[in-house]
Amino acid sequence: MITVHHLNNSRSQRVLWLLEELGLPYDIVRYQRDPKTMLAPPELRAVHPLGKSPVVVAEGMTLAESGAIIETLIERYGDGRLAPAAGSPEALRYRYWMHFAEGSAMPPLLLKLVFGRIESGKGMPFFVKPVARMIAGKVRETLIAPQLKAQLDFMEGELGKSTWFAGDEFSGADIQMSFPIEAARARGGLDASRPRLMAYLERIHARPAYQKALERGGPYALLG
Ligand SMILES: N[C@@H](CCC(=O)N[C@@H](CS)C(=O)NCC(=O)O)C(=O)O
Repeated sequence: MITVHHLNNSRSQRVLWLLEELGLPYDIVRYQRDPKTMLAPPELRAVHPLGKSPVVVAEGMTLAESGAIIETLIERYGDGRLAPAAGSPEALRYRYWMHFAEGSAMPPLLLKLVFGRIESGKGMPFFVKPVARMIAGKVRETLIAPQLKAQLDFMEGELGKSTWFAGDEFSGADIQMSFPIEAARARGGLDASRPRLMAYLERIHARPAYQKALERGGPYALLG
């Protein structure tokens, strides 16, 4: 049996979706974010030292890091599904997007979230607020916004080459890429001006396995 340690509104939703796509049975152990800090509760550290979601336990192995989890589950249980044939041009793209999602796409989205909070000045002493706002605004303008724009343009262009990120077949790379694209929709400026990415979101949301994973995982909303 596969156990998914699932944090609400988090990357572990991707793993539930993958398991639904593969039609595998699994158990869910649920964790709730602290409503103030949005951090995972300390109990998750009992499963993995970093206490981040997702963590999966399967066949006695404790797996962390979504890309590694997705690749491992597909290799072990995919039976040729959801990954391109080794050595094909699609396999190269599959690997690229599998790494791009967390290695390149997520960092500016996380910075946007953190600096957005600083810019809001919430919970800060009044005399610090103007300086904090000015610095955070500068970082947003000069560092975060240009990166987000460049990445969105790039992804929009890539989806002009094939239906899915690794080629014409849906794959684990699409599951991995779903999180940054959903986060970009929530807070990274993704809107109707990038029709391919918007259509892509609609396509993934319409998949029965995606819907099923939502039913199992519970309400899913990414921070705006
Ligand atoms: N790169 C890691 C990121 C893991 C991560 O940061 N997970 C977030 C949930 S989306 C988390 O656990 N946040 C709560 C916390 O940091 O306490 C992965 O893809 O698994």
